[in-house]
Amino acid sequence: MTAPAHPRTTDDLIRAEEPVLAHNYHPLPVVVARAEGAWVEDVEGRRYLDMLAGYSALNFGHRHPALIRAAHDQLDRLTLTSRAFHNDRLAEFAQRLAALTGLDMVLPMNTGAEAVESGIKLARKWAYDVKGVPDGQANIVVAADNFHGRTITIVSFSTDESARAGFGPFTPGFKIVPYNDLAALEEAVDEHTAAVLIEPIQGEAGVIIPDEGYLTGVRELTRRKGCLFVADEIQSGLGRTGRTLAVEHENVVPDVLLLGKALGGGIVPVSAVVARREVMEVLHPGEHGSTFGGNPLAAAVGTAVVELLETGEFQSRAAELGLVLHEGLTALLGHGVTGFRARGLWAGVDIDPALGTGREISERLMREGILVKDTHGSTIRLAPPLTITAEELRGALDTLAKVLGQAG
Ligand code: IF1
Repeated sequence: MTAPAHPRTTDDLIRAEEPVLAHNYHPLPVVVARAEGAWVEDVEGRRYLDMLAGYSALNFGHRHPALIRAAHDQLDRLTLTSRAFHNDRLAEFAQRLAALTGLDMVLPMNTGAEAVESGIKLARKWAYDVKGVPDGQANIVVAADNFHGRTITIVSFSTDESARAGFGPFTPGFKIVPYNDLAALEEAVDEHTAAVLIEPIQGEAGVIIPDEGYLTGVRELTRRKGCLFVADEIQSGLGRTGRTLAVEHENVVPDVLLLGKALGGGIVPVSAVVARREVMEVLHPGEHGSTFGGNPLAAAVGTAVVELLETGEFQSRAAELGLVLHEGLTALLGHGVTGFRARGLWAGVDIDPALGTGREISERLMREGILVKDTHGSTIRLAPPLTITAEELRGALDTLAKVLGQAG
């Protein structure tokens, strides 16, 4: 039987997915076929401004020329060796990433969840081998409303029932405290605590920015109590908030840093655990690994990403355009926006529920050529590529104002 000619219309392609693709998402009804910079184009040729940027995996826009060139060059040379052998790209990637972050050593992985899981293993092993916690008794303190990925261990410490229901039994050894609450953290960290694991800004929770001094407090508390500060910058890092890392807003350096998403330039999955030498050196040959972690294609693209960040240009753009975003959202307060949190080119915008759910607003924006993603309830997240122009950003804000005005 000849294979059916693959359909090419939005409706046909969405219909074709239904019987064969797991229903673990409810995407907006748009089928993207090509993209460049901050713009994507659907199968019918309609263009949309991408204000989600792959949940911050596309900080440098779609198909940034320097990143595509790095990928193309490496594709023509070597793509995978496994870590059973060395490859000629990994040393430079690790050196430049460590220097960019101010830490010592790199454990290259692939997805964000793998970096989080690896960070948890590293913290626990450090607790046993260095801190002297009795074997099997290490705990890790996390924040309520966290989002660190979708593995069983990670959802074991999620407070989002929809991420946990039906996936038990769960991994023990985690304590949950309210975010942005140093007193609760003081109470929870004990002599068996290996680490405090937090997002410097909580992304999926709706871009929740902690009080000034919280990150400093976490750094001081973990140092004083002899446990590790593990910062998950998989979404907040790599230029998004106007600095290389969100922790830099308080001049804080964690013991362990988790990176992902934009580290792969929107081309290949690249994640990493970056840590102080004392911590990373608890890992010995054969104790951890990954088939693709540190592969030469990932290292080549990751190095090109680090090179873009070394100039500081994208961090400055996010800071400067963040002022345009903040100003535009402030003007919408009381005009459909009930509140917002923003840092750099990242905002969680609370829409008046009377105007519709976040999903309904997202669908209205889609029809106006703007792609966003709702988080919970009536909050939408704005996280455009850091390559967006001020004019494109102002246009998106004008469209948001128009959609909110029409919804009223
Ligand atoms: C989905 C959310 C965002 C993350 C932080 C680790 C990971 C993520 C701070 C894991 C991943 C992604 C996952 C993706 C949608 C997106 C997301 F809505 F799920 F929560 F961005 F907010 N730490 N976040 O944000 O990285 O394994 O996915 O590479 O699961 O739908 P990953």
